[in-house]
Amino acid sequence: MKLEALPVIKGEYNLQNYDEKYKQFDWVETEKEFSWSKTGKINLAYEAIDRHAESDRKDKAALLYKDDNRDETYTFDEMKNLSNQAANVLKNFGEVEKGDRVFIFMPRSPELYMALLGTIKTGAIVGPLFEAFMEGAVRDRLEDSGAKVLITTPELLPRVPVSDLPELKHIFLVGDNIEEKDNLHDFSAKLKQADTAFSIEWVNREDGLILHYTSGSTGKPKGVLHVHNAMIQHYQSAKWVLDLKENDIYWCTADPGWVTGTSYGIFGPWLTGTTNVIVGGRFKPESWYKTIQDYGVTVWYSAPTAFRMLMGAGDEIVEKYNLSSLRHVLSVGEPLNPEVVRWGMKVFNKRIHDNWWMTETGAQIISNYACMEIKPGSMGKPLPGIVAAIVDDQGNELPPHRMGNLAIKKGWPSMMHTIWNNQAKYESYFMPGGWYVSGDSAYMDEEGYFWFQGRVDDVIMTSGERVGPFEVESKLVEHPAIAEAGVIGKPDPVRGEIIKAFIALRDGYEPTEELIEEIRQFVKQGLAAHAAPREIEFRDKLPKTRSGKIMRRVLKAWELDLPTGDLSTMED
Ligand code: 6R9
Repeated sequence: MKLEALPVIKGEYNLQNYDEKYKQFDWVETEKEFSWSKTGKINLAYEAIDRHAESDRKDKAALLYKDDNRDETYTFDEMKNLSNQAANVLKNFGEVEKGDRVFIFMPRSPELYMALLGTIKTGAIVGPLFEAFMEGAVRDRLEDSGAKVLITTPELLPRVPVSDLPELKHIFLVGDNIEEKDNLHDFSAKLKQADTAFSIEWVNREDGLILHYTSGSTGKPKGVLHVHNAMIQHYQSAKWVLDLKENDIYWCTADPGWVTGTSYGIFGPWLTGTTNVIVGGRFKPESWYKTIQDYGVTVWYSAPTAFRMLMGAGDEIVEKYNLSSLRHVLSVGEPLNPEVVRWGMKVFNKRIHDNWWMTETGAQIISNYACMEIKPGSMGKPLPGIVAAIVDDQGNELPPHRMGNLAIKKGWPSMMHTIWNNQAKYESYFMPGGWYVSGDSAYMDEEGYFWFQGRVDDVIMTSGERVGPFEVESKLVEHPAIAEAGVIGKPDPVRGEIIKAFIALRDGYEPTEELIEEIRQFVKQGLAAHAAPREIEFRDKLPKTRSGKIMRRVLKAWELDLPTGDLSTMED
């Protein structure tokens, strides 16, 4: 797919000298920015909060929080005290010690952020869970991690199978008028009474920080462990990719149950001392635009699925709001369709900057930078300090335009430390030559931009041609009738596989034979004859993860009558 690059929009951006930096950058440069490079005392929560509270940023807003019932602002100084109080509660009543696993299972609220920072201050490992998880999903994660403490709400408590979890010693409830008994504690009341002074547990760079469970295509979800050392890359990428500067108002729409909601909803912005907007509650296009307008959001990080929903809600809504504060818009989680990039240009007059990374990589790896031309549909170029390549199944680097495994040279600062309880799984990610293999297939063009093609096991082989499902999906959503599309390879005795598309139509369109034919022609003419779906099936909704990824393995399982595997991360 050949697409014109979009020029840089005028502005003073970080990383202006990308090419030069890429040639000579060493992460040691970033380490010097942390206080531990002088004191030797390491803890991410100190660098994210206390360091600013002890500086000119003391009274700067750290957290701007809003949901249907609350509208609150917390300064760095207040966040320091409140996270200290949370740490005291956990230590005094939850017997939390360094290395213990403390899980947080609750909707977004200021208390969630205080509890998470407080946990890190005690030296324990924090495990954030999506509030929508049902009992089975909660059990799998608490059991596998051997969680000792859980912070939740009275509403969610019934989904915690306490009697199946012998290692779970204490439960803290966030809410009003909590009745305490046995090991059930009133977190909110105790937080108010707790001492605002806490002596932070200093850790080593390779000590555990956070455990994010992520689903694979088979088996139970795996616990990806990150360590404090990751802060080096959280910080540097927040500068280079998010382009954060002193006066920015930053909004990341992701929930902390997803790695984007911690690495870039918490760590990146606060390590750089940025004002961070957090919005609770459900997605509503109008209230999203209102958030940008009312807070004067300057940097906005979201996901393709959200942009597509906004696109589907219509451009008239956008015109009702003043979004002129926006300076930099970013996307992650899934391929960003060129159509969405063009829509962003039209309605916001902003380029949406795609970037690529994974739970396992801990932080951004490949990105379109504010200072650089972007090619719609491309994920961009690797961060300075990171070597990315396309390799074959033996670990040999492939030349430009050859599709293969997207791989990264081992050793970037935020690389996962292990898979909890499963060292063998961890080792299976690596290939000879020191490559971490992502499981994504992609190619690189002659200018070094990376183009996503699909998960390796999603790539379709039809009549001897390799087709990336994303290219077909992207073409499909350009059609005016199509809201969303998921594309899979369906086994076929003649062609190996044929392309099958699942399509959700926009309001006002009917699934007719004519429309099917029209869609086929549309892909044929826009992409290639062999890429046109032979089969099309209409659905009201497509199966998606909570982070918005279309679950092609579920589509495939439906199609082939196979078990769907772990569905705990699937949206309701
Ligand atoms: C941060 C995050 C990782 C997988 C990854 C890839 C897909 C993420 C993408 C993208 C195309 C992008 N993915 N960003 N695909 N373009 N810009 O999403 O982590 O939930 O672990 O998912 O998401 O398939 O391998 P995680």
